[in-house]
Amino acid sequence: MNNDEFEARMRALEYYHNLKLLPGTWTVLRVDGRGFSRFTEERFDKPFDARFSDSMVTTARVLLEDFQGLYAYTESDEISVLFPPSWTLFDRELEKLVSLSAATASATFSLACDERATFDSRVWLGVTERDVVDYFRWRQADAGRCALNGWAYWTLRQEGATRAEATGTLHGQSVAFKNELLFARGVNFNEVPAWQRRGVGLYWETYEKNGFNPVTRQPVTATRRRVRVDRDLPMKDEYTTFIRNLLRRTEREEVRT
Ligand SMILES: Nc1nc2c(ncn2[C@@H]2O[C@H](COP(=O)(O)OP(=O)(O)O)[C@@H](O)[C@H]2O)c(=O)[nH]1
Ligand SMILES: [Mg+2]
Repeated sequence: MNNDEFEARMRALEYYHNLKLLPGTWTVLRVDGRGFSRFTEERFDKPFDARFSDSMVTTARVLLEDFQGLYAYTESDEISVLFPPSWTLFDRELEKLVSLSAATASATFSLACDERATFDSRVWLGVTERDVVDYFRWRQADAGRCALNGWAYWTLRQEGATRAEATGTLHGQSVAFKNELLFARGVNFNEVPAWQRRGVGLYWETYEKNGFNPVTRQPVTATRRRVRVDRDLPMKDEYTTFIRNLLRRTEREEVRT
């Protein structure tokens, strides 16, 4: 067999290499910490730890910047990064995007919190703006559910309940039950910091930067972009409006370029 044939035969067995994101779709890459229930157990405050959240936000920022995303959303041990239909990074190759987003998240988070941690990654595709809104509503609802559960569980544990007792008390119980359980113990869940209940959003904002042109010796202002970290996101229908506005803004910017 000649070398070209051999090369072609081996390359053909890189079987999934040709898989690409469908053209013209909205894309979300979602990374999730591997085995973080155990990883966080000894190392971080429960149910929420500001240092843990800061490391997740740092990781979300790097993903947003490196992959040229439009919006990043983080809650618990996951980060979703949204990309517009026109996104062409790595020629939309699935293997590249999934592996590099997981690698970027793992490396960034590990450096940020000085511990070795790994993330997996997956792709979500949306056809319409409505799909995208539903996606982020879905993840935010998950944040709310997990926060209420986490608060109720760890409040019981701190009272002395065993793992089984706390799980048993909460099993199959309603949102109202968990709210009341907390309230009776001096925790008003509605007053728990918004970043814990609603997650944290990161998006681009423009600002005017004042500078000096050494050639003309004149002061100049330039429009720059920077990432804004929003720890006080709106929720429910207001969050829908917020996401829709982000999508419209992209559309307008794409028309201009
Ligand atoms: N202690 C602590 N744990 C957290 C925090 N945020 C997320 N976690 C943990 O991360 C886990 C994430 O859930 P999941 O991805 O389903 O679990 P995994 O499969 O073990 O990674 C939760 O069960 C929490 O235990 C935090 O701020 N503090
Ligand atoms: Mg996880």
